[in-house]
Amino acid sequence: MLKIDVLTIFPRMIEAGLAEGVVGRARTAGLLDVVVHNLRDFTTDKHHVVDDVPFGGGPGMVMKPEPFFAALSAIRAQRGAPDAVILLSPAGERFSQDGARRLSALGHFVLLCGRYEGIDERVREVLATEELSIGDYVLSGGEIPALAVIDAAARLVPGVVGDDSSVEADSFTRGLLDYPHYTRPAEFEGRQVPEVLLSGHHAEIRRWRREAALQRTQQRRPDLLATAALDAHEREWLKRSKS
Ligand code: 4GX
Repeated sequence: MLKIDVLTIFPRMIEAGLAEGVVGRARTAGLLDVVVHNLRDFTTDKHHVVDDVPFGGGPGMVMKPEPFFAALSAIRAQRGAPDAVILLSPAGERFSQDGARRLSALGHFVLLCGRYEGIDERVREVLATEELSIGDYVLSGGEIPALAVIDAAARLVPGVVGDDSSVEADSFTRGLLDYPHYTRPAEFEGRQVPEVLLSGHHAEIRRWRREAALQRTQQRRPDLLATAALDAHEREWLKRSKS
């Protein structure tokens, strides 16, 4: 079972995000062991203060190191030594499907969620084994990135997604964008579902989907084609579509 600990000053944000859907079911099914820790529980002052003014001056507040160190000691004692301690921050390495695969294969990792202008650098230096970013935009804290990382890693744990074939079909498992999906009705607002999908010709449907995924990837994310797992037919189709 994949073991994850999350350190945050907003534990309800994490709990709410983990209660629903595939991840919620994985937790109740015992496939995923997530414990969310409130950083304020590891303070020692009356008002449970987790932040302080920055040395050197400047705007905003910085998260104090002591609660993170105390929490990590408690996690090590209660839950064992983690394989990775991950700080979520815009300065981290970009999180990817490969990153999700790597984390899903670990036994135990810890996610550190910062708020304010950032975290005291000694947390990064001493506690964090790596730093991850979910993209080039500024969020108000590491909680949404932590949820993204947990969700992406959890769905790669065997049994978490009910049907293995739907993980295999996921766009980034193949390295291509997904093909278009349709359901009933066959005509909606004057727009028809492509005839081939109604035909029952499974070989032709497979071919249409493969080509639609290739076309969409070429149009929107040509960078993905460099590393996508393509067969001979797909390479040929791409060569022809360029000319
Ligand atoms: N992908 N943020 C973290 C506070 C902070 C700053 C420095 C630790 C070190 C983000 C992202 C992100 C905003 C979360 C700043 N904590 N994290 N927060 N994009 O924008 O991961």
